[in-house]
Amino acid sequence: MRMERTLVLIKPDALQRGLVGKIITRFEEKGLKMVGCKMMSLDEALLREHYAHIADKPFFPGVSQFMKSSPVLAMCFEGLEAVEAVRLITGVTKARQADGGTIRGDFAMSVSCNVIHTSDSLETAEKEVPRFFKADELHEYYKSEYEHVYNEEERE
Ligand code: FUP
Repeated sequence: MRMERTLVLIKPDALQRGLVGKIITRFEEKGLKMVGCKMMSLDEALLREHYAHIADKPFFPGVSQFMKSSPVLAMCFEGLEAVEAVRLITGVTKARQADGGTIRGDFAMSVSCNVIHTSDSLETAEKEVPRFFKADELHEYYKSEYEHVYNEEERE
């Protein structure tokens, strides 16, 4: 078991719908530690890199246009096996099929306006976090809550 860092983007639909606070609360209440947070306007170059795996899909131009339609909120969360934990509370891409209790399941209906992006594997997270955050934008600090979020063995 190990502490991991993962990327979360709150997408333009969530900003427009005033869901930012509620979404951040989900991650906070889960016990994840926020180590980075900033508002960003994404450009085409960054989006092409971030969405390289869908760049040749017919829906890519629409996704790109949507992701540029307003700023996004980029966040980095840390926790034990955090990549999987965050992915589980994200829900599946097509939000109207996402399980109740997940963020997409509770807040969205669309396959593209699905309120958040989250890293889908540790390998992806290790590329995505530095893509969106410079080293000095990520913070190390003591979180007293950890004593209650994890047992002693898990905290080591
Ligand atoms: P996810 O990891 O759940 O965000 O999903 P993907 O990486 O597979 O997809 C990236 C983005 O492409 C999604 F957030 C939304 C968009 N997309 C569509 O618009 N239509 C599709 O059929 C699949 C994905």
